[in-house]
Amino acid sequence: MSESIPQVSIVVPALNEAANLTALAEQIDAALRDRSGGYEILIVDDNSADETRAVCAALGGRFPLRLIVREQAKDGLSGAVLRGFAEARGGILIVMDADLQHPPAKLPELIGALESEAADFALGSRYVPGGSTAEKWGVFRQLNSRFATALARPFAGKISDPMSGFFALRRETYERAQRLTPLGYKIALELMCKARVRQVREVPIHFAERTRGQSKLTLKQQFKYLEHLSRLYDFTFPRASPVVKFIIVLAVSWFVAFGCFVFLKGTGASNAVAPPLAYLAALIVTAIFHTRYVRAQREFIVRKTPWLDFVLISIAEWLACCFTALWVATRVARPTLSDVFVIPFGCATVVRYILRKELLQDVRGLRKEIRTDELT
Ligand SMILES: Nc1nc2c(ncn2[C@@H]2O[C@H](COP(=O)(O)OP(=O)(O)O)[C@@H](O)[C@H]2O)c(=O)[nH]1
Ligand SMILES: [Mg+2]
Repeated sequence: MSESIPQVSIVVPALNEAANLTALAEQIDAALRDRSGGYEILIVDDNSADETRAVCAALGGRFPLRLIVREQAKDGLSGAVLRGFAEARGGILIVMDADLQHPPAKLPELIGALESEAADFALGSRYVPGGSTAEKWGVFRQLNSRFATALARPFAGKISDPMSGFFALRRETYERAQRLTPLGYKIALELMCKARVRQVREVPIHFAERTRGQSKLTLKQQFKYLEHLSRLYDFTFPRASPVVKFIIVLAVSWFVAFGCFVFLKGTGASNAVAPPLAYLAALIVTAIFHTRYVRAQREFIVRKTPWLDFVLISIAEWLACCFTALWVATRVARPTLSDVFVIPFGCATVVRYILRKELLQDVRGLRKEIRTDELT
């Protein structure tokens, strides 16, 4: 193993992949050994329960391969990749899975795209001409993937496979990235967005079937993707993103509350009582979104007590709803159903908008200095 600095660092996140690592190292070596410049393989393991350590110790004697074990990491795949980058020495950084679903034979092409073309990011893609996948997905999984890709479009642009985990980038590009948050599986998307990558070259790959070990992709990870997207939107559109989120929460909460309102009217509730009761449902929906908001943005929220503020705002909204519902019920002659619902909900929403803007500032975005810092 040469002591000189390798040109290429291949970071491989691995969790219980001992059965795949030998073939992986052999195939990487076969693809790269004739290149000048040298390479290193960094296996980043999150305390696997299998023989990963023994296998890597043996492989370390045959190949320029190093094992990094994170004992108690909680930030999963993306965190493992960032840890690998922190220890990598090469000028070109590559990420690939350990399970041989990504073809090592394509490594020279990925590296070549960075070396010879203007590209600052090279992405192994299943969906460009020449690419393919061995995974047979049902209709639901396909729709899910299409939808996930569509949501990433605002920052991934026209890339056909932004969910890919097989990619290469120059060290300078990685170092340009601001505020990386290791969350979930989509580390390529995170890097492309936060490093504001412009030139992506997609290299067709065949995404092979996993023959050994098990997939770690869970439903929980898929939900994390939504939270990840929400952060990427905040980063890319610091002004518009909070406003759009406010509207989405409003729409969902009104929708649910309207269902409750219709139900309550069906049970004979009066015009003064049905709207305030239905508004409680709107508040519950909002609280669910608020939990995510506080979790994701706590460090950027100006106020130190976002939950107390939320409760105070909710009480104010609810009182506004109560009073206007009472007013409509007692003062408006022959109110229509929409008078009974829309007037109290509209007033409560105005209160919500003003107070959230003043107290939580989530309607006009994150703290100002963060916004300007992000815009530069
Ligand atoms: N270090 C580390 N690696 C992980 C973690 N989760 C998944 N991986 C690795 O990331 C790669 C892709 O995961 P995989 O389960 O194959 O995802 P799939 O191909 O989408 O089914 C594999 O090499 C996994 O071993 C994790 O929490 N920590
Ligand atoms: Mg896999």
